[in-house]
Amino acid sequence: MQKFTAALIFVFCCLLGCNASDSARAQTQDRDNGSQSEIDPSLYLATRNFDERKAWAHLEKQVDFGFRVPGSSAHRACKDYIVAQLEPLCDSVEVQEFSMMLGGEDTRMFNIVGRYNLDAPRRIMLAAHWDTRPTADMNTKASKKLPIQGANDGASGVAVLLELARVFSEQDIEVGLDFVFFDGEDYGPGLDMMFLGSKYYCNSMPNAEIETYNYGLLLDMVGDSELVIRPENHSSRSAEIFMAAKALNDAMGFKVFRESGALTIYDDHLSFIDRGMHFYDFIDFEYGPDNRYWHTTEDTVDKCSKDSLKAIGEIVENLVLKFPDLYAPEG
Ligand code: 1BN
Ligand code: ZN
Repeated sequence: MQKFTAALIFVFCCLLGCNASDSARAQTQDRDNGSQSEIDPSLYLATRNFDERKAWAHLEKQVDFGFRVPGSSAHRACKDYIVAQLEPLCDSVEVQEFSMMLGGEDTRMFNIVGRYNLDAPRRIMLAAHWDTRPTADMNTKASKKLPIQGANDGASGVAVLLELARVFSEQDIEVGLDFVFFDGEDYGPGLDMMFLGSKYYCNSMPNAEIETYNYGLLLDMVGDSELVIRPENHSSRSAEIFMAAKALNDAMGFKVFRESGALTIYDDHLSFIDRGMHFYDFIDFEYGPDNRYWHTTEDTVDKCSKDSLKAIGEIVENLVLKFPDLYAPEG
């Protein structure tokens, strides 16, 4: 039996009985260290330290800055916020600045990376984009020239990563973790002017750094109140990541990961896949009926939910803790 399959079955069995309805009791225990008498010890086999209320506050804060379009004051304020959140949590925080001509202006953009366990020989990258699209080009009624709030497309992935950064700062883990926040993912309007930050970041990585990663995970549009994550075809060489997440989803009582209806999505993971990394895009591309909130002025906080942040947050928390060695070199 493959090492991965055996590990998956083991984790699935351990987590059986640990479902979402149990989670309120488990969380209470985790958060306030109260009496242990009523707690089934098996609940601790899945950790539930991700606090969706903290993640939600990060989501709202970003939207409150305004449209995080490169070159804007909201964009600079949001960059400073992400850096300020990471600094007390991480072993290092770097801002990678680059500039491009956008709309006739020389525009500064910023990738941000917070790292844990700087000397760990094997690493995982957790990534999201933090910019928002300057134009609501999928609007049908309102103007297509308006910017979008990006509550889901932008703020949700960042919110989950920032809360995971807190969760992992309170644990001893062996694997190195890099939280990477890409700028310029959504500039557009066409694909040629998208994924600007991830392309720049990936181009700046030496081969030796690429080779330290067991895998990368991209979180995009993970705040939708009706969150559904399906297999993504560009990520299919790394299908074990999806299978592990689906097993955790089932064992923990969530209904977010579905095996049917694979999608093909161009996103920030592609540059890394092109360089041989294992990278999976966890993206919900069913945002509203017929995806009708995507790239519209309808991408607002009321379309997102704390419960969705909780589901994806807890699943990724356990993915990293239970499956840090997926795609690690043998031996
Ligand atoms: C994801 C969120 N993307 C943009 N905002 C990438 C994408 C581009 C997805 C084109 C589908 C089509
Ligand atoms: Zn977008």
